[in-house]
Amino acid sequence: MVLTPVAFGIGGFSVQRFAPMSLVSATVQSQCPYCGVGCGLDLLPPGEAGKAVKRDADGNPMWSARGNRTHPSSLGQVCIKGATVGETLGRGRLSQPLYRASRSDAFQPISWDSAFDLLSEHIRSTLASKGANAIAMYGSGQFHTEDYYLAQKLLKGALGTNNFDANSRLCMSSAVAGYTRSLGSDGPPCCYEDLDHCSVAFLIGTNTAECHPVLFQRLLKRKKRDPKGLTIVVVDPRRTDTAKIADYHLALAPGTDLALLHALARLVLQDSGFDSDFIDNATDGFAGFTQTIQAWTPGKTSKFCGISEKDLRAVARLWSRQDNILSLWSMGVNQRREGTAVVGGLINLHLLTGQIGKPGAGPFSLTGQPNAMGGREAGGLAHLLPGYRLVTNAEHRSEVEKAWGFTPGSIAAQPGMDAWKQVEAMERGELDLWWVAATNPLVSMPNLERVKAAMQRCGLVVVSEAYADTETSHYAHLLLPAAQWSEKSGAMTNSERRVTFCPAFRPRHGESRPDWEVFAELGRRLGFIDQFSYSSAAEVYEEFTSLTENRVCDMSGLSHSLLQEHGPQQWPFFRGDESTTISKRLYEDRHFPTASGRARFQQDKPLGLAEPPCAAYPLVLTVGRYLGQWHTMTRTGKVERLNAMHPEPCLEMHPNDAERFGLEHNGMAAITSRRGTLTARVNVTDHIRPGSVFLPMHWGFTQAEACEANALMHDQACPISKQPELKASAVVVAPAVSVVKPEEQETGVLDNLRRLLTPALR
Ligand SMILES: Nc1nc2c(c(=O)[nH]1)N[C@H]1C(S)=C(S)[C@@H](COP(=O)(O)OP(=O)(O)OC[C@H]3O[C@@H](n4cnc5c(=O)[nH]c(N)nc54)[C@H](O)[C@@H]3O)O[C@H]1N2
Ligand SMILES: Nc1nc2c(c(=O)[nH]1)N[C@H]1C(S)=C(S)[C@@H](COP(=O)(O)OP(=O)(O)OC[C@H]3O[C@@H](n4cnc5c(=O)[nH]c(N)nc54)[C@H](O)[C@@H]3O)O[C@H]1N2
Ligand code: SF4
Ligand SMILES: [Mo]
Repeated sequence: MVLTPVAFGIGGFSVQRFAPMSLVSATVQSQCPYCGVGCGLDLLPPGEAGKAVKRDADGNPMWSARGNRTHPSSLGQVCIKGATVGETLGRGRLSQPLYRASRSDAFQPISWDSAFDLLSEHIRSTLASKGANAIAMYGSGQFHTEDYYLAQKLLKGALGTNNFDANSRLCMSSAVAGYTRSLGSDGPPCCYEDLDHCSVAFLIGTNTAECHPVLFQRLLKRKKRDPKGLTIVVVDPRRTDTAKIADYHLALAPGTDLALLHALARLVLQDSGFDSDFIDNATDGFAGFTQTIQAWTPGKTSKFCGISEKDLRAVARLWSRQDNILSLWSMGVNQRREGTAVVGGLINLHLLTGQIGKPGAGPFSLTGQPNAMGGREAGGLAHLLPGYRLVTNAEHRSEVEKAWGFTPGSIAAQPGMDAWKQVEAMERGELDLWWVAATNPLVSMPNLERVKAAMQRCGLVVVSEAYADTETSHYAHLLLPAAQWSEKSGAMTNSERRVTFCPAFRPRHGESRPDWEVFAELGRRLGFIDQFSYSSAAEVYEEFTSLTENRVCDMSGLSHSLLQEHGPQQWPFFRGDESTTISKRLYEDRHFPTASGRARFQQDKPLGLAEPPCAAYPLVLTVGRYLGQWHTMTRTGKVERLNAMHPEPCLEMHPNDAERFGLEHNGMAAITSRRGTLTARVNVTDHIRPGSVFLPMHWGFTQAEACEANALMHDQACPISKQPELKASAVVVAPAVSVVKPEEQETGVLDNLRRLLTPALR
């Protein structure tokens, strides 16, 4: 084994590839399966080193987790979710395939063999009667890359429909579209080390403290070490834990970010803070851009955004200073009906000031899920193909068809249905098969009642799930038990383009199977023997990486064995390139993958919210996350310590609004949008700006403290990225006269599931 130390040189442009692996034999190394920071974990077996075996509440022996010091992305750090992941792995699992012909029946156990027969027959008859467009799959950034890759191959190659989309549509698609529009390709150009080198950190629409905690701690440490050397700006309508460490907190009105970014650019221009050499030699569209931003004078912008002109000017001076500016963003930017335009507005500022492709600088999108990046690489959205290719590009289709061994023309030339289009197709009765895998849309999609109604119009709803009792499972016909992270091996890519091998280190639960194995077996049963015969996940990965050769995300030199032997690696990682040093950043040469080789200024006019507040619904509801919970709580909801951190969902509301609407701290509020009403306890706090209220997204209808925030949210989306505006809907609040719980879902289903699913739950 080669053990070469990693170089973490200050200002270093390159890194030696190979991180040393831990020498502690009993520990297993992997990437944390929660957020996109992608921390390295050391996993210790139950009863390691003579200690008593710890068991979860169902009696399963538990692995424990701690930070892996040799992982270059996290350097031994870990947050509370990563540290407690061992407690989630065995509890409440789905252990065998279950089926019911109609939603009024009880689920019955069936064998995998029968499940495959049923699926392949259903697919054959749908193809014959309605065609491939009546089939769709909705996958997840929590797939391993191998799962993602084979889902593509099955739908886009074998079945001939591009109707594969993923929950990344709700998460990263504005970042993907924004990078592609401005820079010519997807791919975050920065790396975590930039947090150590930037002199300004511009955090917009990201609650890094709760959602990317290990990166936040890195920034916080830097700030404590060098308070004058680092200025932190946070742009968020709430005074989050992230905003508390900011030198400037711009608590802007929701949905006004693009105007703010244009106003900053206008001031930079006025102050001559731009980089004319960069603009002349590396960009297109500057003249048009300067026209677009002219309208956003400081006076007009400060009124529009609800921030002070003084702060606006001070932050503009930071951009003009020509120091290293790193901007970090996530859902406050992406989940907007103009999400792509806001990403473009942010990248404009980096192009204007030449702040890209150098240490401590660049537009850095913080990925949400642990492998949403791998999904993008593997073609995991309805308009993509593996290797950052597009289904609309004939050359790309032909390259992929050839590599996959399908006849020319097998891959459809039009983008498939994105996540919301899939729902609308079900609504119209046009989908005969909706296959949901590794996501829980009956908590996470907008306009939930519409999704529930639509699902009832679909002939066969298949749900591939690791856990027994999820909201979406209640609306399924066929439940397929998934072997999850720790039980299957595969690769994941984190926000800084670093790939970590995640080994199988625990036995599969019950009859569960890895998603990729299920897709491969179905492919073979449908007659595509050559295309879907693999003896291991390593073979799948190798096929995938060879398809990235000569693409921006070239990782053709990576394999499971290389990652196992040499530890996590960043891409690009060319074939045969194992022994050289590489750049950690993209675009250091100022050459961009567009036709002209130049990056493009964007010229979008700010539109504001799709559903602005009005007399009837005067408040803006925004929905996001708590530090100790992960999405729909199927995993973190099983950890007592995490539940104790956040015992119930609360409506955050400013004291002025509480007074105006007659609400008291700790009282119950009825929150109503055009789509429905729910109740939640009120937390009166000045941590949110007047006019905005906040709910967490986590508590679905199976939770005792159910609070279906997304039942209130609208489904309007960015026309370019198709990402819904999950950050804003207009609502009205009033004291609750009675507590509104989500309707009882199909009496008996829960009991039926609990009885059948895991002996431990009985
Ligand atoms: N603890 C925890 N961590 C997670 C997750 C989790 O479920 N729990 N999920 C992971 C995933 S998949 C994702 S995508 C990320 C999400 O990470 P974040 O995007 O950081 O989290 P959110 O809470 O969704 O939203 C971030 C902030 O956007 C603000 N916001 C709302 N509207 C606007 C606006 O108009 N403009 C601006 N500038 N800001 C606005 C909200 O007030 C909120 O503080 O977190 C990842 N990490
Ligand atoms: N209003 C509002 N809505 C939002 C958001 C918001 O900020 N505001 N955020 C959006 C974003 S960014 C995201 S990413 C989504 C997240 O929303 P979801 O994707 O719905 O949330 P999860 O709970 O992570 O769902 C993952 C599911 O996969 C299961 N699972 C885990 N491992 C495996 C596996 O290996 N195989 C299979 N088959 N199943 C597995 C888990 O048990 C869980 O049920 O929510 C979106 N919805
Ligand atoms: S910061 Fe994210 S990746 Fe790291 S331990 Fe926490 S949840 Fe896991
Ligand atoms: Mo996400």
